[in-house]
Amino acid sequence: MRNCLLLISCLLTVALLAQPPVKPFPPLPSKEQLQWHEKEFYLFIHFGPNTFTDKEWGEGNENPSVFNPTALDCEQWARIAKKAGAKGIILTAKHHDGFCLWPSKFSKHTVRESKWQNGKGDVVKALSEACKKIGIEMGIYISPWDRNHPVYGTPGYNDVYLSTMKELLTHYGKFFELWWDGANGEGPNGKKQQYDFTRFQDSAFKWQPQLVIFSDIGPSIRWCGNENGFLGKTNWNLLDTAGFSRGSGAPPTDTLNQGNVNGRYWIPAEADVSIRPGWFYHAAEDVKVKSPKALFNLYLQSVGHGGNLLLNVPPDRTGKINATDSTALMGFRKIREAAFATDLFTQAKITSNTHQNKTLDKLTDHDINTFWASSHQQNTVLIFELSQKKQLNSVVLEEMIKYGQRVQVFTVEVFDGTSYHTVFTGTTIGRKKIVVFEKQETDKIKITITHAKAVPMLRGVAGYMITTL
Ligand code: FUL
Repeated sequence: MRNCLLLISCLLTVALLAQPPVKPFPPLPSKEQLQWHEKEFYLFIHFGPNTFTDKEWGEGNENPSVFNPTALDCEQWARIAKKAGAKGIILTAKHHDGFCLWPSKFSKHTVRESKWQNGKGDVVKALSEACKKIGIEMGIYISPWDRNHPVYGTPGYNDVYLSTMKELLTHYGKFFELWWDGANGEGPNGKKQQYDFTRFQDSAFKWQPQLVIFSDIGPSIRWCGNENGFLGKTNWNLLDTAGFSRGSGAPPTDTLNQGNVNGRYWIPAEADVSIRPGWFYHAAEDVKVKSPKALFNLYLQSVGHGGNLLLNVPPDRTGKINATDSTALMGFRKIREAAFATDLFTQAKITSNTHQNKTLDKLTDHDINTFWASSHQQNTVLIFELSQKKQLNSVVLEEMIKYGQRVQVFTVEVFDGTSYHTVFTGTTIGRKKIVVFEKQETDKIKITITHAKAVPMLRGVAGYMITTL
């Protein structure tokens, strides 16, 4: 028994010594935000009357009978999402035209009034069941702007919105994300609405505490300031929201794109972009579907800049994702897999200029729970020595963001036989930074974190030769 206790205490001491000291550097992400950061990429589905009228913004006075998909198949959406490597699907349960993809008791403009499945269908239900079956998560977009609802523009609409939100958040299982866009135009009465976002937000968290809520200013996730799918090369997960609101009162788009270096709250950016020019399906745009390469480029500029990618893939009038789009998605997955299949640093000999040399192997173990912490706040040098010369054009860096975002400036240098030369100078890292540079042939790569807000804590460093760029 005594030997046993001795062994346990020895093991504990070894484990403690193996981990560098952990001092969080706030603001910090919540548990839900951390889970969100691991998702990286998920699909957006814009679907509704606009799909059938060829519009982007329905007026709200469309006849509900226009909504009539001939072969709606939410399982096909979920299967394609999963195969593409997306971690979930966010559905436009209600877009600006006010049409509800579920039979809401609080509207007369819903699937119930359509011809689809003789008014007995429910797209939200079908998708939530499909996502559960296939094993991906689901999120929901409920447009606050409503061009159909008769009470829009009056205080009563806030109660209606809350009731519709309650229906969605209490009948279809758990959602991972609630999505609010910033558009606020006039309703059918020609009036704009004063939204009671505080009440919406508090209620949503009460019904589904595990949610992350997206909007221009969070509270959980922020808009990235453009709809082209790219985040700033400098991208802080931090944002100051005091004095700002959603929509026209949002922070400047470059602030949303880059965050605030000393921002008060952890509100990371999500890049929303469509695989086609429009958000809804238009047959004329079949020829304009983004290529796998273009999608990979978006991935580099969103996930590779430390945020998440929300990629819109709108189903066509049959109610299925069009073959053109799914082919592009599969090509995109193949490029990603090939690009990051072989980490050239896994067997590298790693050295640093710090006192923390014992746990350097944590940098290359691809374990999301382990990390390496420097003992220097400024000028941390890491050298990765390969057993032989290799060609590479990319380095992937990850911070242990659970303890805060720290790195401000870093450089990547390669050894050419005589000296090191710089191939990349970057700013923030955050959850993930995919650095791409001209192809190099080398056996030594030096990474220097020249400036940091606190001692750098890295969970991973990897090196790749990406052939499809
Ligand atoms: C915007 C909307 O106005 C667009 O129609 C689309 O839904 C996009 C994702 O958000 O605010």
